[in-house]
Amino acid sequence: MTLAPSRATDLPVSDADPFSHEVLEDPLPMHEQLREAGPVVYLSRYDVYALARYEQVHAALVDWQQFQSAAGVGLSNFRTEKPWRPPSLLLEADPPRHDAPRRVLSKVLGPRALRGLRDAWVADAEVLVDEVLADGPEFDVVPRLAEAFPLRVFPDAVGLPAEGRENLLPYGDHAFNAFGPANDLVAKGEHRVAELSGWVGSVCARDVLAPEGFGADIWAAADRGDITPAMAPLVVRSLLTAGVDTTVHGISAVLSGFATHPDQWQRLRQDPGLARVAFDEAVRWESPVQTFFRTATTDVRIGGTVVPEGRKVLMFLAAANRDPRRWTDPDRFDLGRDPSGHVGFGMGLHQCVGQHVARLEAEAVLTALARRVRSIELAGAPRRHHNNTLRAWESLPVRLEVG
Ligand code: HEM
Ligand code: OVM
Repeated sequence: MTLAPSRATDLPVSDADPFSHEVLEDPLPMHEQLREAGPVVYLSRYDVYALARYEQVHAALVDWQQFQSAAGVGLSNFRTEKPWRPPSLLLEADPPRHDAPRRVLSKVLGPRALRGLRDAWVADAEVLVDEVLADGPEFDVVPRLAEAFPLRVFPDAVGLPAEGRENLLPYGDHAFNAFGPANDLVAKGEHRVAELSGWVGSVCARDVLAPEGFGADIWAAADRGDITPAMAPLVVRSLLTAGVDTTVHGISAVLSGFATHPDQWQRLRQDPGLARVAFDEAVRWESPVQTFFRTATTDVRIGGTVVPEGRKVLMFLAAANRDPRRWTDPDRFDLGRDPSGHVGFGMGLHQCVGQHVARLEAEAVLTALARRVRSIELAGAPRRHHNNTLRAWESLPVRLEVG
């Protein structure tokens, strides 16, 4: 990557490609270069402005007036380009339109609503962990735990029919690729978009969803007039788009953290109450959602430069979450630190509305494992899964010692 200062505007320029396979395999060196280059860096390849320091990423996330979402939170600018699907009523909306759907989902997915799920999810995790361990001490975390657990509990909690659930992960993977440029990762998903979108659309209908669950709760909000009936299917769609791949890669991340930091596993074993801190620390450390874009609604001054109105701004959540200006020893996965304030779930108005669901899933898996497993170590070379937005594992072979 070459970095050139452009003296007239005080704006460092980089030709880095954050969506290339080389960077997706290991984005950390590019993150450091962009953080060190300045508070804002121009990415010549995509004609966008990039933020990689905690201070500026945080500031952009909380400033929805100057950094809008309604023009899309991917590279594509909805002011000039047609979105690949009808925009999300939450993620791709600004106030005041964002408010009603947000209020509804905050309640449907809030801590109070989830209270009744906790015991059942921990019991489900214990059954799953027992099933996996019955096959021997070595296995691949990705299919057997990280994918298996969310798929065991989340579709039921939404109230989805059994048929077609295998579409959830491919649909989410494509949706997260679609925030990036139209590269090979997007191209490889395109042939299934019609089929996957067709299935997702069909299961958002009231009469297809179970009479109890997050889906039914969203439709009940429409009955109360909190959102219109026309909005309900798109709000359900948000759960199906954002709610599966994210937790899969989040659970992979926390287990990869433990497999590579055995002292931290001992800490969790001694104090299983640390499960939630461990998951948030993993979300900081790995940032399963690496990036989102905003669009400037006016000329915005950042550092010594001005981002012109209408231009795309790329926020590197992952780089902010390891900014040494904000975090001590940022590359360490450390249960002793306070990870709060990390931007792995975003910040401000759009901060992840499903974070309590994600934490509950992770807590269930970690609690079940901590009760049974003395040690976790890698049993082979892990392999990355490349996605334009997600930091993911394809395979994470481990060996567990029971006891
Ligand atoms: C928003 C990350 C799990 C649903 C977000 C945002 C991030 C994020 C960074 C902010 C987007 C922005 O500012 O533009 C994650 C991570 C997860 C996770 C890392 C797991 C580890 C979930 C789950 C659900 C969910 C389980 C649903 C059950 C949503 C929705 C939004 C959102 C609907 C949009 C909220 C809004 O715009 O007001 N998520 N998420 N997420 N997330 Fe999550
Ligand atoms: C949505 C949504 C929200 C967050 C992430 C996301 C594909 C989608 O509301 O559809 O990623």
